[in-house]
Amino acid sequence: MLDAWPHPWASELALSYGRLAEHLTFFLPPTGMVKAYTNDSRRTFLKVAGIAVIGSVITPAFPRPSARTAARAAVASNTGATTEAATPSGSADVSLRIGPVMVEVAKDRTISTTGYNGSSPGPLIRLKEGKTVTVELVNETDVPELVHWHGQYLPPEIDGAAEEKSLFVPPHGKLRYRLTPQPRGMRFVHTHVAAFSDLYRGTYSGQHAPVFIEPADDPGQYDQEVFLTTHEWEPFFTHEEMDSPGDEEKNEDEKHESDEGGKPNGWEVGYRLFSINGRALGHGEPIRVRQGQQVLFHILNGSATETIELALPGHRFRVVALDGNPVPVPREVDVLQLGTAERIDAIVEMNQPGIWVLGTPKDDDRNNGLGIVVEYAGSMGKPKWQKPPKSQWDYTMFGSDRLAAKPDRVIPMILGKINGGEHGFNHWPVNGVVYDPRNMSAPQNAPMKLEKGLRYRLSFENRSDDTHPLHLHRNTFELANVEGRPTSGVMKDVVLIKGFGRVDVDFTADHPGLTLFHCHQQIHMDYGLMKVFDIV
Ligand SMILES: [Cu+2]
Repeated sequence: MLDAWPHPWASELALSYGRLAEHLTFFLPPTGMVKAYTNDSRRTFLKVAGIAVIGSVITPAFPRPSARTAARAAVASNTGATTEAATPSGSADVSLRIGPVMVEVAKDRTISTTGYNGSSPGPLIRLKEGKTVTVELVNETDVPELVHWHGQYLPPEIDGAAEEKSLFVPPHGKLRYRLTPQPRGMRFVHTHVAAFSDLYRGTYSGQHAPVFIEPADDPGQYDQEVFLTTHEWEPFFTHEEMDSPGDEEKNEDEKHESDEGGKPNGWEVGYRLFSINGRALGHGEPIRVRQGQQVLFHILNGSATETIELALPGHRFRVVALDGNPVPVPREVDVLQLGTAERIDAIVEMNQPGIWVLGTPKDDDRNNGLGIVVEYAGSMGKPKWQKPPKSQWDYTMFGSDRLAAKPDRVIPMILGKINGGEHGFNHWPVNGVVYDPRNMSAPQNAPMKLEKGLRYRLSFENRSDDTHPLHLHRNTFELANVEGRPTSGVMKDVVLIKGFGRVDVDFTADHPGLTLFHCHQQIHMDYGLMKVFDIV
């Protein structure tokens, strides 16, 4: 059992459920509700108790037949609504308002983007494991939006991915449903629309917020809880290769090997400004600590594309959970690494009084904002940075030595790269197939059927030089092999595979319905690195 686990009472920075309410907009009972859907004869394990779509405007751009038929189809398929809750009205337990925000990332660097409830990141959403809540999504923008509950076991209708036929939130409309949060731990919520070449859309925008699902029991052994969400701003296209941690090990042959078809590499995304909790280093409030405290950090990489590293000079991180799930072997490290959408829970013993920079070891990125000040009570002076000891991030050090259970089936997943296609964008095929999100009914997009209850191994082989944060929706997988090192017990929903790397992950197909797999780098998923499973 984990010796330390998040507990709400200790939080100073986190919003309690009560304070969260102040940050949310509540709506009167909807008068324009389209229809309530009831079906009290079935109830799934997910206990989704009602779905209603309230769409005041549905523009021609809305990519579904209509919200009404979509909702009807959703409930008819498997959500098992109940009569008593089928017309949720009045105040929702969780209300997310998608709308324009101004984010003052640094002095004279205010970003105009789209966020949640007037900010970016949106407010922390705390939920209780297994306790069903009513969710209301309000879209104040002109475009259909998708709200994805990353890391949870929700039915496809409300998971928030077009490829799973989830419900959209119509432009200037609302979507209301009930969801039962699980599993416990650090999750998050973010937009799931495609961006393609539009760097104001999708995860390039400010639409993300941490979600914490509290376990029903389990007192934590820490004094303070701090939530940190990183993000990058002012994105631009470049042909310069954005180097990721670990790239320095690549040899020149590998660097050139992916220049497929003799074409040069296509667009990459770069950024000019970086933030933690929406503020560049030095611009926001410091994290205030006292000597001797055990501080539990919940860190979320809210980037659209970047792999980041974080260090706190003079301190070590005791990693207790990855992607919200307790690890078999908690260990201390000097430097944390997080691919896009990964989360780390780590405890730091505050035993080096002073004023420090918690930030990325990459000087350029830290100078452009990727850091936050940690201030001990009674300490004075300027924040100090020191280069951390050389450190190698390796998932398997948190895993058990025994082998993972043998899978019933192995699915080879070959990740390729086709350089410089349409408008200079690369494509990233899976097993030779480029998924086309613009035409979901295209034959090459047909879901692969998996049998409910079987244990599957996704055996990834990366034949490109790109790092991919690989994500499976609606499931938690177990790392079975990382770069030739067998392991078990490390449960995740995103795994970072290096250029030319190999990783095996296992999951049991317990959750019926459409299930999306994709790379969490926005540009990679938009340009092909997706595959849909259908668990039947
Ligand atoms: Cu990728």
